[in-house]
Amino acid sequence: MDTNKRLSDLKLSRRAFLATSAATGGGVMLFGLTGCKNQIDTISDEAEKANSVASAEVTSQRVKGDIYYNVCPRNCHDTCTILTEVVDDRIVRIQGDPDHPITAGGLCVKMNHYINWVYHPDRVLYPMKRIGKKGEGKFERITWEEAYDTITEKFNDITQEFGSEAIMPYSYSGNLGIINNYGVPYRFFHKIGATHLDRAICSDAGSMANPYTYGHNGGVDPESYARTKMYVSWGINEAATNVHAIKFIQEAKEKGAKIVVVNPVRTALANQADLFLQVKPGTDGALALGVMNILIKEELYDEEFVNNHTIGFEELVKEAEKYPIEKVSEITGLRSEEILEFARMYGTTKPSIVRVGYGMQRNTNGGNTVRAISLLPPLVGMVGVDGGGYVYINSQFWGYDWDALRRFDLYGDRELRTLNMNELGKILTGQLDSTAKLPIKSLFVYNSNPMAIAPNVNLVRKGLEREDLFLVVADIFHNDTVDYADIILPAATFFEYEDIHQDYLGYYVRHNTPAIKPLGESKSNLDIFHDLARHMGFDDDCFKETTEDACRIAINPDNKYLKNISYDDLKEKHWMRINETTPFSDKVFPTPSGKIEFYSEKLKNDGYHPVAEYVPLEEGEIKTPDLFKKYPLQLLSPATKNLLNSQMHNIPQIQDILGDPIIYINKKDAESRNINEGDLIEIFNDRGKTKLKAVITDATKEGSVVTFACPWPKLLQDGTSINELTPDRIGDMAGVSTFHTNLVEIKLA
Ligand SMILES: Nc1nc2c(c(=O)[nH]1)N[C@H]1C(S)=C(S)[C@@H](COP(=O)(O)OP(=O)(O)OC[C@H]3O[C@@H](n4cnc5c(=O)[nH]c(N)nc54)[C@H](O)[C@@H]3O)O[C@H]1N2
Ligand SMILES: Nc1nc2c(c(=O)[nH]1)N[C@H]1C(S)=C(S)[C@@H](COP(=O)(O)OP(=O)(O)OC[C@H]3O[C@@H](n4cnc5c(=O)[nH]c(N)nc54)[C@H](O)[C@@H]3O)O[C@H]1N2
Ligand code: SF4
Ligand SMILES: [Mo]
Repeated sequence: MDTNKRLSDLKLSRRAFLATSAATGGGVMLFGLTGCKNQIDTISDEAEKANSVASAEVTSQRVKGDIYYNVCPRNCHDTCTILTEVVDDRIVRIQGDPDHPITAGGLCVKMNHYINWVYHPDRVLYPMKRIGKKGEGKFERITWEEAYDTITEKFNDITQEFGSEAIMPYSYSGNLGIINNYGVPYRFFHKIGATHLDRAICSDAGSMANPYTYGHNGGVDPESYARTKMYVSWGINEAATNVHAIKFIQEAKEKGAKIVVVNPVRTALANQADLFLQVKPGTDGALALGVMNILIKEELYDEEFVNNHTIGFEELVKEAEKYPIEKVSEITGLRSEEILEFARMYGTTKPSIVRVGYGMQRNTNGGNTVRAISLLPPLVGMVGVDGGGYVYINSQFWGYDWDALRRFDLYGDRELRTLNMNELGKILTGQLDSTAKLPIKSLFVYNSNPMAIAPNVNLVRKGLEREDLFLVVADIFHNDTVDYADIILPAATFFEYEDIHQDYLGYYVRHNTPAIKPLGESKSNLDIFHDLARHMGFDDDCFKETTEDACRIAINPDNKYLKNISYDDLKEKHWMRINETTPFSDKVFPTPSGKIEFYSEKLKNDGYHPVAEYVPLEEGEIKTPDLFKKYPLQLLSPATKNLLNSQMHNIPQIQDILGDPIIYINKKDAESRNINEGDLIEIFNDRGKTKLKAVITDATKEGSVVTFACPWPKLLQDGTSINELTPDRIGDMAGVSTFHTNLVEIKLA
């Protein structure tokens, strides 16, 4: 707490102002899509609406309260530090920390509504048990004692009859606190010997691909974008998913940097780009290889860097030759001239940054695609230089002390199976060999909302309807998943408990201070799991730890990136930068050869092409021509700036901004189906169907349709969302999800 600061006294710097306008989206269009007639709503209109609501909430409060430092724990690149003003244990105002270089004073459109979220009338505030049918959403209040007794008894019975692996956790990123997400809950499931969950829904293919090239995933920090001369946005929608990076990109642009966007969808950044490559989805691997071919043929590569710091150049030359420009043009749907322009610009403009997003790798060829793109920066010598380089994810080259937090030792010698969260429907309906033999009898969901976010949710629903499945859900709200619970546990919000955080884009660690007491009988995940563990009779010391104990354990001073960072310092300073400036500036690469590997023996041994290759999508024109005839459109369902995965959809102001779910259809695809702007259309494939309102545009590539991810099904007109149609097929690396390898057809509803 810092009582010297008053939010109303804070002045916004120019950068803070830019951040706020970027965060609230000044001037860019809904969903980052432009160029369509009948625009839905401009973000500037929305921002005005959103901000007027937010300020109306607070300006009526003339009292000056105490300031606490919170950290927005959503699964978001930005990890904003929030200044929270509290009067009489009630939050009256929030604002982004103006002193933090990335947050720079502004929150995003969504999270300006955090006060409405915390004090939402529908929060789950007490433990409850089901009294209606599964999915009906009828519950009655019980005590924590009864909730813990019921869970303990059920878990003991299931373990006795089926073994402990009949119990499985299901969690992802509702809250990214180091203690309350990645840490303490794992201990509990390790102790009982539950089935391990492979949490591969998000970014894992890319995370696996990059280390083959560089040795680890360390990429450049967001502040360095401002110092680049060329920024390549490859399969990412910064204006929606990473609003606080926009100001750095704008700063670079003001200083003359070139902006290139590679995306099947014209994002807000594409609108400002010098070059927009509207690539056919799933073909980026061919583009990367084709660009490398041009760089090599035209001798635009950095010979000195290649000679000194890489291995496998000869093999790369041979592979790249297989991608002449005409062939790449045909695969990617791009004109040869634009491919050539991109290659020449990239070969001659330095320093340059290639930024790779996560959406693109949620494809059956996602890992191979990221691997191909990762080879571009070393070819032009853009590794370890200021303002130049590559970035995918920045939370994996260093970390907190996961072993101490997660306590793998607690399951001892037991060999426990691992199941992939992307296959939840198959898991619950016994469609995997493993679950046919040993079914999951209890699922414990926390930090996730599978009924909104999981692929093939049609099948997930069938699983959750099972009368013999004991479902426990710890959540803040009565979402669609909670409706199927046998026991609901009330989760507190991050304003109500302590945690520490790690940015996954920026180079910061942060401390989240409890600003108010937990509402009702809600508890942090730490308290939920530690209390339950003790209730079950586990007397291991770790279950007696307080949050502070766990935070102290997590910050391991032996980690070179955490040098000079202690818990006490972090608590006092609220956020601190890790000990890193420019990754790989020492030209030391932790690969098997110690160099950047254009050719990787390890890739080969793991069953992949040792250099890189373009592999057509498993569901698409080339691999499944018959299915393609039936369902000729590829559906993309990436993030929207107005929701954070499924979160905030239940906030009325957000619903106003979001409106009805829409689908963006290319003009030609609409014409051939007699679909007009505003028509209600049905979108369908063999997995399921839902209804959406048509927006006709040229901002999507012909042959692909686009909608947004993760609304709450029950808040939509017929109780279904787009995940009815998405596949639960597993991608090429690390078991990743394949939301975008998805063929569909549309017709008037
Ligand atoms: N506002 C908001 N912010 C978020 C989230 C949110 O839901 N809302 N989600 C958070 C999470 S969990 C994550 S993982 C990140 C994701 O952040 P991003 O990586 O930005 O992820 P997506 O929005 O899924 O996809 C990014 C872009 O990939 C493009 N794309 C899809 N297929 C292809 C392809 O084949 N090739 C190319 N080149 N591009 C393709 C899409 O059109 C989209 O613009 O965002 C985080 N931030
Ligand atoms: N179609 C489609 N589907 C997608 C995606 C896509 O691009 N397209 N993206 C996928 C990706 S990348 C991701 S990461 C996943 C995200 O999937 P999730 O991580 O499940 O998404 P969220 O909606 O952020 O969070 C889920 C729940 O966590 C709860 N929660 C928040 N804080 C706490 C807490 O402190 N304790 C407890 N117990 N609960 C809490 C929230 O109330 C919310 O109900 O979605 C995936 N789904
Ligand atoms: S969702 Fe992202 S941009 Fe919005 S407040 Fe949270 S961390 Fe910041
Ligand atoms: Mo994600």
